[in-house]
Amino acid sequence: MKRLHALLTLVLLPLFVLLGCNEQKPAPAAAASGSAKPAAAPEAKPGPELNLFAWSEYVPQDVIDGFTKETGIKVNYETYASNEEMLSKLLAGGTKYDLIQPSEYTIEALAKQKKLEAVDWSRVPNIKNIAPEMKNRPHDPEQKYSVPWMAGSVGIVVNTDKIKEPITGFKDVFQDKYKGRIVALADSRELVSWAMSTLGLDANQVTPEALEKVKPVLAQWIKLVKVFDSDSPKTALLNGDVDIGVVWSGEGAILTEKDKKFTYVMPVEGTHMFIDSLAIPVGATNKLGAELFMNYILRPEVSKLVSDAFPYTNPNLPARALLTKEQLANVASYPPASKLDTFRDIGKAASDIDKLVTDLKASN
Ligand code: N2P
Repeated sequence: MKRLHALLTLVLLPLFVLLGCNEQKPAPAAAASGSAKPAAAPEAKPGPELNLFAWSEYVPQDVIDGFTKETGIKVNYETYASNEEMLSKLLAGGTKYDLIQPSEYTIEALAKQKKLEAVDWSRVPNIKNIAPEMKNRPHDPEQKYSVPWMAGSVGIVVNTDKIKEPITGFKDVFQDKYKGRIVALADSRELVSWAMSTLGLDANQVTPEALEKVKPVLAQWIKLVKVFDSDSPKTALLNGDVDIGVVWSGEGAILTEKDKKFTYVMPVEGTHMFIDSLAIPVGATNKLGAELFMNYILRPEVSKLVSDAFPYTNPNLPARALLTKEQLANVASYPPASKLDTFRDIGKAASDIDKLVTDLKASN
C-alpha cells in the first residue's frame, strides 16, 4: 500500500504541477508562473462596489467587465488627467475611493503623508509577475503600497508629411515657425521638467532659482502651443489640427501604429520614466475588493488586454510574453534600453510649479 502511494505520488505530482500551473496557492516570492488565487480568509468578504479613480484612457472596459463578471463587484471608474487633479479630489474627501492610480512621485508623497493602506500581499500573489526592476523603486522602496500598472515616458510625435526638418528634441519642437501647430500635455510637472532638461537642470531639483530660469523658456513655449491635452493628445494629431506634439508614450505608440507618417522621437535632452501604479487610499471602504482587483489585473491575460488598448510599457513579464512581435517592436512602448530616472516627490515645490504654469497660461 505504502509503495502504491509512493508510486502514485511520483507519477501524479509532476503531472499535477504540469497541468495545474496557472492557479496556485499564494506564495508570492516562489511562485513561478502566471496567475495565483488570493488567500482570502473565509470570513473576509469584499464589498459590492469598487470606486476606482484612475487616469483617463488607461483602464479598458473589457478589463472592468471581466472583473465584474467574475466577482460580482461593480466598478465605478472615475477619471482624471493629472496626478495633481487626482490628489486634490482625493484629499477633498468628497468621494471615498477604494483604488487610485498615481504615478510614482505621487505614491511617494501620499505614503509620506500616511494616506495609503499597506497592501496585504497574501491577497495579491500575482505581484510576482512584475519585473524586478519595476519593484522596490525609491518611491515605494519596500513595495508596501503599490502595484505597477503601466510604465512609460514622454516623447515627441512628428507628422512627417507636414514637417520635413529633423526633430530631435524639445528645442526643435518649440520653435516660432511651429506656432499654432503643436499639441502638448496639460501637465505642469511635465512641462517644467521638459524646460529643465532643455536647460541642463535635474528635473527633481525644483528650487526657486531653477524655476526662475524655467520661467522665460516656458513663457515662450506656451505661446506656441495650440492644444493642451493630457487625456487624448493623439486626437489633435490624428485630426490634423496640429503637426507635432509632446505626448505620453502610449499615445505615441498608437499614432505610429495607425499611420506611418507619424514618427516617435525620444527627446535628445532626456526624458523620465513614469510608473503609474494602483494603490489603496486610507479611508477605502472596500480594501478587499481593491486587492481582488489588483490581483486580477496582474494576471497575464488580463494585463495583456491593457497593453492591447493602451500600449505603454507593460511591467508584467508573463503578460509581455503574450504580446505580438509588432507590439514589442514599437519603440514608443518599448524604447531601446535606456535607464530613465523617475520623478520624485518634491514637496511644497509642487505648488510652485502649479502656480508658475497657471500664471504663464493666464498671461498668454
Ligand atoms: C494615460 C495617461 C498616462 C499617464 N491616458 C501618464 N502618467
